[in-house]
Amino acid sequence: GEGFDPHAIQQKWQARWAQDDPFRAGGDDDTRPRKYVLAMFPYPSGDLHMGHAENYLYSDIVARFWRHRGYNVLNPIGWDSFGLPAENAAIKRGVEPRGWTYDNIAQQRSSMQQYGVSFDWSRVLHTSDPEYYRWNQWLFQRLYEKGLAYRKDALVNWDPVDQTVLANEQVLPDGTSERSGAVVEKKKLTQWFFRITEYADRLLDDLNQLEGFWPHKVLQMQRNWIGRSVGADIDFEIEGREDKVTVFSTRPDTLYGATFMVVAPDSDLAAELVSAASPEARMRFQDYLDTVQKTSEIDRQTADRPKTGVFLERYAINPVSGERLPIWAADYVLAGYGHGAVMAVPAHDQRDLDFARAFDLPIRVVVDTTAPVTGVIPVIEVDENGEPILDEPIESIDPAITGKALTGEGRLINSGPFDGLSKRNAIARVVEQLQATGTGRAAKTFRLRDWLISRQRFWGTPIPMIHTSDGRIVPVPDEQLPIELPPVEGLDLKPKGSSPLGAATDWVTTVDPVTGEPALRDPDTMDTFVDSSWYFLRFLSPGDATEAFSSREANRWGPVDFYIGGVEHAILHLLYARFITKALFDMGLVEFTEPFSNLINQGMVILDGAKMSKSKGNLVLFQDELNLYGADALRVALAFAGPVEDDKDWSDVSTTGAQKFLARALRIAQDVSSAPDVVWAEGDSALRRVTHRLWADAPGLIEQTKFNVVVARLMELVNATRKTIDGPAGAGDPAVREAAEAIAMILDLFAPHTAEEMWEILGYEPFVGLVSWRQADATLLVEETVTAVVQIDGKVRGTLSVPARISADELEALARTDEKIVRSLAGREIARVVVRAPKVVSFTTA
Ligand code: ANZ
Repeated sequence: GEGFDPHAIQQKWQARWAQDDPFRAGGDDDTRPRKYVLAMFPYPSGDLHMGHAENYLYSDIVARFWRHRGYNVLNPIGWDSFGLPAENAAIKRGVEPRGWTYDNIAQQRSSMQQYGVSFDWSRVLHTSDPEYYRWNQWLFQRLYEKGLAYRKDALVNWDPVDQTVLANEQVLPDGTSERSGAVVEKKKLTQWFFRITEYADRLLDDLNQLEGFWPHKVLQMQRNWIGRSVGADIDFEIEGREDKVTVFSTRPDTLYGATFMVVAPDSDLAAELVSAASPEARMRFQDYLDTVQKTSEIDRQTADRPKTGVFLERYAINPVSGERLPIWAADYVLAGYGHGAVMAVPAHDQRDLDFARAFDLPIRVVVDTTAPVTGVIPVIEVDENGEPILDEPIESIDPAITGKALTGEGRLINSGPFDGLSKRNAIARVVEQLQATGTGRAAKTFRLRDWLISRQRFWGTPIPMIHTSDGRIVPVPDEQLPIELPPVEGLDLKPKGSSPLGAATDWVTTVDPVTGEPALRDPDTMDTFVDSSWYFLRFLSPGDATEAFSSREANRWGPVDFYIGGVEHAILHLLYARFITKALFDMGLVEFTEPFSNLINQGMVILDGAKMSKSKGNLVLFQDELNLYGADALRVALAFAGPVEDDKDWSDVSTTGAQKFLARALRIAQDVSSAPDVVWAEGDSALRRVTHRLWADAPGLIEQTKFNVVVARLMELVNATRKTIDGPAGAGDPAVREAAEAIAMILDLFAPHTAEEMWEILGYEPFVGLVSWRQADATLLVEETVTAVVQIDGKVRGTLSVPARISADELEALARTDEKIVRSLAGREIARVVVRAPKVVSFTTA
């Protein structure tokens, strides 16, 4: 039949794939080189949407491509199935988190299967299965042994709606919860942390290796998130206090310019310092603290906010000058950064200057920014005549008058023995002196905080620790893992600030594994980002009941060669996965230090320029599109819609256009009237050239993820083939068969069902998805040539064989340097040249 029934073709080939399992990764005996292709696994919070359609299409294109190129490809899938949405759905609808989750997984899995993705279905994992999460518990124990998991009291981000703590990464820039949208509050709780800060330097430095392989934007976001600052820790003596106070400064060179000290009002230090002050000062401080605690961290960091603060009636001593500095509390200093205290240098720091001007504190310039510094060439602006543009005469650069801190290069003044040094030299010298006198040292500070992993929620991995009756905290022995979640019946999942697991009496009561005395389980569960921090390793030996992953398999397959997902994971997930990989490397369990060699962020699918969302009611549902057009048309339309990284507007995506293209492609296979053994070399050379140019270009284009270009080139080849079929050569021309076979083999990346159907019609055994791609025939890549005639004074003096697409300039240059023409001209002067590319060059001599 000539008709194109995408659904029939789809069902036919999906049944064959299900039966023969052709996309299962090769095992031990497979000698082909390996490629590990991975799309970020989905969260089963409902049906799949268009973002998923893109993600799993792109990874499938790459997986299929590498198979055609002779690789043993691993392309696994699983579900990130713990987390709050399941729990919130459970609370809202009175259903079980487990049932809700696994129903969604079944639905998503069915959609993916209908989409024709070449996953290795034998490796499916769900992070909410005890077979998986027991290894989260195992990982926790390994980190605990290394001192990388620890408990501490901490001011945590508290989501008052979900009633749970949030990682810094889950607080949006506007200070609201990524999950509930509530304004995040601060609360003091004892929590479990992973010591990611111990890896801060490596996490930052190793980003350089990924330059060119990860989107630059993602690398930059990670760099900013880690936020390394280099400078010094400086110890200040405090009058009437035994211990010194340490401040972190990136500008130790400005130490002589410090005129006061500022501490974070919400720090323990501030409370302690003010406790020795007058009752009035204590009251002013308490009032101030109350307001500060209602201010978000984001607001506190806003530069141009009016400065507020209170004097604590205490004094610090400058370790180099001996000067007495008043100590203030002000909210622009944050408790959680550096040491929560700063030496304020108003002349050279804008925030300190604003504060000094507001409270009338002294301002002392210690870097003369008008003094030239060797090696630093001042940039002088010039006007259109090259004359220097002189600044308007200015009255003063004194920060006390201008209100502008002097932050530029210069030479030190008012700084005792350091006078005359450049900023850079002064930093080194001051640090040397601090070190020599034991009052300071070179130091680094990071914006990155330790990873808070405790969650007071039910649907997650129980933290495998035991609280003994005598107050010790001990790990659950490995052989007792997994600690499975108790049944949900009888538990109130409503958020209340403590874990619902605490109420599961039978579950929570246990014994001290060492003494056998009664003890309690830790009732908290882990952040689900723990689950996704190592899942790519579990795919390599799924179902293994003896270890989290096989190091041997990890070192054979890892790191992931191609990882694709949304840019929303640029920080959280990727940073955690990088950290855990490095920790596992240090434990000798993997031989690589970065988990993902190449990363791609796909753009979003939008509708009429707007993000799709349930609340806006502008969702295009994946399953609806599949039902309407079939998998192949949806895949081709998405692949053709634009570059991978770009956002794609669904209103520009033509599924009907894609459907017509697929029907045309299939008809070509149906029209081929020569046998598989025809001699291609006898075919139409124009068509053969189109085919071979595609064979030559397709691999590079796919490697550069220019999928839309490959689809366009396939369309071009389909059109060229149809032209030959309709021309004098007809459907029996060997070049038509050669082209049709190429179309089937390359179309497999985008429309695998149609491609398999074509392949079968062309007389081959399945599966086209497994055949090796052909090499381009180099002789067919040579461009078409024509003969150009060269005339001198109207007479033909020579001919040139040139590419048909040669430009006039190139043709003239060739003619001028041709040996025969040079001899014919014999030194005569050329008065005029007329070029008509590619046919004629005509010289007229003087
Ligand atoms: C004196 C100084 C003089 C500073 C100067 C800067 C310029 P980054 O680069 O962001 O790391 N600082 C230190 N701890 C702070 C805290 N907890 N809250 C607010 N500010 C804090 O900034 C480091 C600088 O920020 C440090 O260097 C300190 O001010 C301030 F001309 O020390 B500086």
